[in-house]
Amino acid sequence: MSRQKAEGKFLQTLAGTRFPTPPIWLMRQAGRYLPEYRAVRATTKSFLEFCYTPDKAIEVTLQPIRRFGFDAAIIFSDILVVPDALGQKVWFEEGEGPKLEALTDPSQFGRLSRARIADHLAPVYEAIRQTRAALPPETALLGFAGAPFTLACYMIEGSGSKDFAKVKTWAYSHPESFGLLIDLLVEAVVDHLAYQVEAGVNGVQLFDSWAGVLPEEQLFHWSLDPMMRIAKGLRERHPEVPIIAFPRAVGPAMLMYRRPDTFSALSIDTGIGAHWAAKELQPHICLQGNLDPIMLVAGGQAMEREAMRILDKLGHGPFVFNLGHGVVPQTPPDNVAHLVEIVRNWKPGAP
Ligand code: 1CP
Repeated sequence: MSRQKAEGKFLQTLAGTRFPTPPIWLMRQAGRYLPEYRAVRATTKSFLEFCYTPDKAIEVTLQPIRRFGFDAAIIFSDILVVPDALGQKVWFEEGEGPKLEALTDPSQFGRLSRARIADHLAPVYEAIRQTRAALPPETALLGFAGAPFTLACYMIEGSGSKDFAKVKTWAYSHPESFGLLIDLLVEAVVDHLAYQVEAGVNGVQLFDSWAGVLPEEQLFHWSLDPMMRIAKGLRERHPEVPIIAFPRAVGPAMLMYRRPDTFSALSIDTGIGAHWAAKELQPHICLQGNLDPIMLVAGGQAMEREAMRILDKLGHGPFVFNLGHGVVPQTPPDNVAHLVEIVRNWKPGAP
């Protein structure tokens, strides 16, 4: 299976080429803020069934590309398809988000099996195959997975959480058994990402959305090291694949993730200062980010000023314009169109 050459602005930026203006895509660019997404979503009750219906996943992946002409599409799926494929019970409650039959004891790990991933997630890989064929060649297609710590958060809490006390208590009190779960997730995520690459994605993003709940001295062990093991495992199977790491809300500990031999780019959240990032991170590695998703809700001059500030700080180095976290449902689609215009019309001044 031959992967596409690094075509288009997004992939060439990750490969080191500079353009007058940066490429742009947005985390959660497919979703409830788009009326055309809500219309397709309304045809399937269960969110997982929606993710596993290729025609629907393809359609909602393409919607934001048609509307805004982003430089990258991200396949419509969810990070929780991995625990579902491993054999944990996962469901989504309307207006409440994900629910899982929580793991409470290491004796339950034996019920989780990587052997089911290829079959169970075959609809995701089929959606990737057809989406890649439907996209313009210059638009990159991204695959993704949750990083092991973030997946473990949901698998042990059984849902989202305010303080992640259960997962942290387990990691702190029983690091050996917590490590077994992380090891299993490293292998499962390598498989899932490799299958996505084989189906046609041009790059992948690893979401460690909850890394920031860990104290700094635990971050290496439970967030960064598993992500590095995934990058190594994936590159053994697909040496050229670009990997973007998104360890959210880790603050200046972002310096630990500044590893250009391992990650092709670092996605920075809204809490990271653009000036600091330009000085400490960008000379070493391509950055992606980091407009506050709520600025995209506010729109107008406030959004314009903030987008220009980010562009003026980071637009001179290797950079992909994005948000600091996902698009929220109350975002007016017109503000997204306006943001794309701002980024595409930016004129780099002196750095
Ligand atoms: O339609 C709906 O009502 C469901 C809302 C929704 C959507 C649109 C969920 C449930 N997942 C998704 C899609 C999704 N999830 C994508 C698709 C592609 C795109 O970006 O356009 C991606 C990349 C994700 C990844 C994801 N899911 C993350 C990591 C990124 C992040 O936001 O930090 C996480 C943490 C999840 C879990 C999840 N799935 C859905 C919700 C509401 C949540 C978050 C719950 C929580 O806050 O704990």
